[in-house]
Amino acid sequence: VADDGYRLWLKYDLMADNGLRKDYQKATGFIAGTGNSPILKTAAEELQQGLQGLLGQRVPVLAGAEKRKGGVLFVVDATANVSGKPLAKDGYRIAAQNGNVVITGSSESGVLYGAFALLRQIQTRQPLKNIDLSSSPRIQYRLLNHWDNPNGTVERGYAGSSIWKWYELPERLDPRYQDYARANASIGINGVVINNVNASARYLTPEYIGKVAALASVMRPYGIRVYMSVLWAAPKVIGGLTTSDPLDPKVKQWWTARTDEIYQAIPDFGGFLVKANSEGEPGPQDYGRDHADGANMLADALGSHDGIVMWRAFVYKANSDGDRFKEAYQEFKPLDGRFKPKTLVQVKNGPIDFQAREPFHPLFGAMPRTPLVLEVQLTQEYLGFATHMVYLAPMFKETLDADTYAKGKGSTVAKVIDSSVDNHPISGIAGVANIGSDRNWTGHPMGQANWYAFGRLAWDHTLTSQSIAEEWTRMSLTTDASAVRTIADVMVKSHGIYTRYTMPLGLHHIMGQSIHFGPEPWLASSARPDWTSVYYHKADAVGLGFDRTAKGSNALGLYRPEVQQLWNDPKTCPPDYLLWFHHVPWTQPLSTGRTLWNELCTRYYTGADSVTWMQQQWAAVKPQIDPEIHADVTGRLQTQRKEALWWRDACVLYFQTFAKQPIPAPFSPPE
Ligand code: GCW
Repeated sequence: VADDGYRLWLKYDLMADNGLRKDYQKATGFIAGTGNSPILKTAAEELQQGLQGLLGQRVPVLAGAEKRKGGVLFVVDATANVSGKPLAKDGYRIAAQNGNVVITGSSESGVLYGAFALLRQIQTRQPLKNIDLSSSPRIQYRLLNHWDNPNGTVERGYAGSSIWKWYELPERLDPRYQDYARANASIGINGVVINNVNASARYLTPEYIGKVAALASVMRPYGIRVYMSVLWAAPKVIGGLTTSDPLDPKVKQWWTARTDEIYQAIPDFGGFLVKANSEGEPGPQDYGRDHADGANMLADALGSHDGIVMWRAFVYKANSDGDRFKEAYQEFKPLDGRFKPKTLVQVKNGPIDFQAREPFHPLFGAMPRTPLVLEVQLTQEYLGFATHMVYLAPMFKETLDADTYAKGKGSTVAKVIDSSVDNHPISGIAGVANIGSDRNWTGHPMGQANWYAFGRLAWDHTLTSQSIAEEWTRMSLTTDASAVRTIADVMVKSHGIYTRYTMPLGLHHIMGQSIHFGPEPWLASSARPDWTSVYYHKADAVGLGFDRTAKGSNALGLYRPEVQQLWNDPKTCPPDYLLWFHHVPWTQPLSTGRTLWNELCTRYYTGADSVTWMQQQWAAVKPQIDPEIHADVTGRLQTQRKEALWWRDACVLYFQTFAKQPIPAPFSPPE
């Protein structure tokens, strides 16, 4: 049967009948220890299903192990520790003990994560003999954010329509909901915001609360809580009030009543995500209040319920003539210390908007009294939709590993958001989902790796892009060692290649307007006044790039001195960030030995040529890959090559009208 990609990385195909399979069979003869816990029962069912597929073995679930050997035991122990160090919340240990494989979780969810980890060991063919491994999540709230609308569309979604079928809920539960929950739980995701941050008020009506409650009932046994994005103006839109002022007692009362109503229906409801006073959305500023007033009012509405408020910092004014880079910082930094407990501020990885490469957002490290959620985008709004193969883990890692120097060297973004820098009791990370109703979930089969990598990094940001790529490939595509190496290599290089043929050297925001697809660098003076400064390449007769040093917008001044030092001098600024911060003369020699113009052309040309290399590598692994998936990716790579040439030619020819220089050898101008 051809593989349609539906099973994602949870592919449990029967492995070859060899010594290793026999070892696995012997070690997993039964499962015991579930008790009556729904989450532990899920863990047992998942193990049963996986072992049945991989080993062809029907594994019974026993009430107790008695004195039996050769099975898997579940233990929940909140005080469990490994070599004297306690397991963090939801952590697990898998250890060979007295002839059994014991999965100890510090919570029920911990056991579930351990069960999936055990399956992963088998899927990637690791020995179980003397197994002893443990792992704990470094970040507490690991969420997917859906930008799904009530009418079934997905904002910036390229994989079909929403998987939520609102018109069928709550009566009918599409089996896909459960498969979605399994996939998330298998990589440690423990929460989903089910709707778009450009929110409809409808979700707060009794009708929709009932529908969301039905979804929550599917997620719950997988240790996943549901959250909602809320429309700030809801009290006016559906509540019959004349205001949505957060300090108005009637408004407070309204939110408190809605929140109680939600918790009645969904006792483990996770909380609210808010986009306010951003891109035309309503917010507390409409009433002369600020973001903290808004967030704190919602935190009060949550009261003693176990929920949180995530307040987004993605804000900029439609008509500002300043540098959008600085706006979120300017609005939020002064509010540090004003946010109540249970409130987190959610910050995109970079200061502009999910561009192919951004310097880390200057708010990281700048709000020590506020827990910050890192928001990354899995859906490829600016990264080639669902036709370009771009593995995003290296991009996420670049942000996570960036040093803010907030508390001296080593204060990386990762350590800011996992709260180790400032010791907050809560921590979070969010990925804007890339999935939809397409049979294979993500449109591009390789897009699945981005969902997977997000979950793995949310769990443990110290994992490497390379190891995650290999793991995903082995679980999803092939266990052939040489093919795994080839594919992982292409994946790891793919983001660098994409940036070279689209926005090299720190160019950004030069894509097609509104749809955000393809090149449109000539859009320098668009209908949107804020974008005259934001088709941010600033090309002129002298050179290219946005001067954000003290001579320019001084956005660079928002970072710590150590960071400023790294980026402040165009001679030493890493080429990948150069045009983010400097207006560089076309004739200026760069650290690479080429002039800016020649380097720019070199990157566009070699970037586009590297897509041909990707095609060749992919062709070479054909025998090891399911034919349907192989053909699908082959076709998309052809599109990618075509569009890489489009980007290259459009940008090189456009910038040439300023640089007024020939395209350097050995590259030749487009026909
Ligand atoms: O990236 C931009 C998108 C908008 C999105 C916005 C945001 C949900 O173009 O579609 O709206 O960011 O993150 O709020």
